[in-house]
Amino acid sequence: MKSILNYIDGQFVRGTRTFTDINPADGTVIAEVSEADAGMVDSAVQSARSAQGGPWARMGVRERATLLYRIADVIEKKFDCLLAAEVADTGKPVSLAAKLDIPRAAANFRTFADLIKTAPAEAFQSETPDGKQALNYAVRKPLGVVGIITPWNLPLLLLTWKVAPALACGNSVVVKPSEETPATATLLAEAMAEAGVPHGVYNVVHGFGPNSAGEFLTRHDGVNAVTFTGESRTGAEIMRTVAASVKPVSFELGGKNAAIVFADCDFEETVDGLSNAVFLNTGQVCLCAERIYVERHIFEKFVDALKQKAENLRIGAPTDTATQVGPLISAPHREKVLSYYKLASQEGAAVITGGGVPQFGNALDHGSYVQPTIYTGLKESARCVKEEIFGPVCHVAPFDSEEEAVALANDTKYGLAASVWTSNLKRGHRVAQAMNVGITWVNCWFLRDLRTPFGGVGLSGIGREGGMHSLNFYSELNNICIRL
Ligand code: NAD
Ligand code: 6OD
Repeated sequence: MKSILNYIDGQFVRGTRTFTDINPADGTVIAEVSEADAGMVDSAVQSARSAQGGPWARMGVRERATLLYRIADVIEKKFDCLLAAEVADTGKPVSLAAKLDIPRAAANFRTFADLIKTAPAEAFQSETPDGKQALNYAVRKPLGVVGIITPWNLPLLLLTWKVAPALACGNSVVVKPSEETPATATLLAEAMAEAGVPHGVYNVVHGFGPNSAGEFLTRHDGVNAVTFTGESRTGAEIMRTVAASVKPVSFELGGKNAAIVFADCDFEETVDGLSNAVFLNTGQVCLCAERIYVERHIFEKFVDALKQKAENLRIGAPTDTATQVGPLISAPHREKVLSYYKLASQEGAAVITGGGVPQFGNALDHGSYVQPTIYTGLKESARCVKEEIFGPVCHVAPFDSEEEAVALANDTKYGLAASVWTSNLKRGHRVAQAMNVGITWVNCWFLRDLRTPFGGVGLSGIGREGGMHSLNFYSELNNICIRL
C-alpha cells in the first residue's frame, strides 16, 4: 500500500502510528498516512528553528524570490501527479482541480515572489523637540517559525496560499494538512527538495487536531505564529491554545454567505453565476452562497431557473472529465449534510430539488454523494438558514426592498463573502458597501486577484490574507529611528 510520510529537516519520516487516507468517491483506501507524535512535531519545529540560522537566513530577497519561482516551475512540472493526488483525496472533479487548485498553487508562489521583490518599507523624515532632524525607517524581518494548519476543501491551494508568503518573508514553516487530504502537502515537499529549498525550511507533520499533530504544533513554544484555515469552532480552540504564549494568529474561518439578486440583473448570467456559487466543489468552498435573496417579481422565475441548472449538473466519478459534481469529502461529512437536509424538512422547507442521495448502480454508491439541493420557505431564524452546512445546498427567499435585502443578508454571525447581482451600477456599489463581510462580488463570484485583501469579519476570521496583507502578517516590522 502507498505510504504518505512526514517531512522533517529534508527527510521523509515514518510515524509510530498510521491512519488511512480514503477516496470519498468510492470509499477505497488510497494510502496509509504516518501520524506525527509529539516528539516528531518537536523535531519538525526544531528543524524549522535551525533553518532560521542557516543558509536560508543569509539568502537575499532576490535569491529567495528566484527560489519561489523555481517552486512554481516544479509544481507545473509535477502537475499531473499533484492533480491525480488532489482528485483522489478530495473527490473533486478533475476538470475543476485542473483549472483551479493546481494552477493556483503555482500562481501563489509567483505572486508572492513578485511582491516581496517590490515590497516597500515605510520611511519618515521627522523632527526632534529641539528642531533637529531625525529619520525613521522600518525593516521587514521574518517572524521565525510559522505553524500552518489547513482544511480539506482546497488542500494545495490553501496550503500554498500560506506557505508562499511565509517563505517570501524568510520564515521557515511546519505545516499540518487536513487528515482527510494529506497527499499534496507531502508531494509539495518533493517539489521543495527538487527546487533546492534548504533543509528545515518546509516541514510537514501529519495527524489530527486535538491531542494530535495540530494541537502539538499550535501549543509548541518554538512556533512564533499560527495561521489557520478551517471551521470557526476550531479557530476558537486554537485561539485558546495559543493565548498562553501570545502568538500572532491569522484565521480564515467559516461562512454563511448571502447573494442578493435584483430584478434588473442580467438574468442568465446571474443564474449561471449563482449555480456556480452554490454547487462548485460540491458546495465545499467557504465562499459558497448558502442564502440567496431574490427580488419578489422574479423570485419564481429565478427558483425555476436555478432548479433546472441543479438538475442538469452532471454528478459522477471525479476522474471523468465531464463530471461537474463529485462526492462530499467523507462519510461523516455526508452524515452532517444529510442531517441538515432532514432538518430543513422538519423546519418547514419546501424542497425545490434534491434533498437525498443519488443512486449510480456501481462503485460510486459507496461514495459520499448527495444531491444538489434547493430549499425555499424557511424562516430566517431556522438553523438551516443560520448555520454553515458546507454542501451543495442553498435556501432561496424573496425580498421587497433594497433595505430589506441588506438587512437579511447581514443577519448572520458570519461575515466572509457576499455577492450582489444588478445592472444598476450605483445600487451595486451602495449594496456592496453595506455588506458586513470581508469580500463582496458584484455580478460575479470567486473572481480573484491575489493582491487584494481576503478574509472575514465576525465568526469568519481574524486578519486579511493576500498581497501586502499576507506579507505584513508574515513579517515583523522593526522601526529604526536615527537622530541626525
Ligand atoms: P476543521 O476546522 O475541522 O479542520 C481544519 C484543520 O484544523 C485540519 O487540519 C484539522 O486537523 C485541524 N484541527 C482541528 N482541530 C484542531 C485543534 N484543536 N488544534 C489544531 N488543529 C486542529 O475544518 P475543515 O472541516 O477541514 O474545513 C472546513 C471548514 O473550513 C469550513 O467551515 C469552511 O468554511 C472553512 N474554510 C474557510 C476558508 C476561508 O478562507 N475562510 C477556506 C476554506 C475552508
Ligand atoms: O482564493 C483564495 O485565496 C482563498 N483563500 C479561497 C478560499 C476558499 C475557501 O474555501
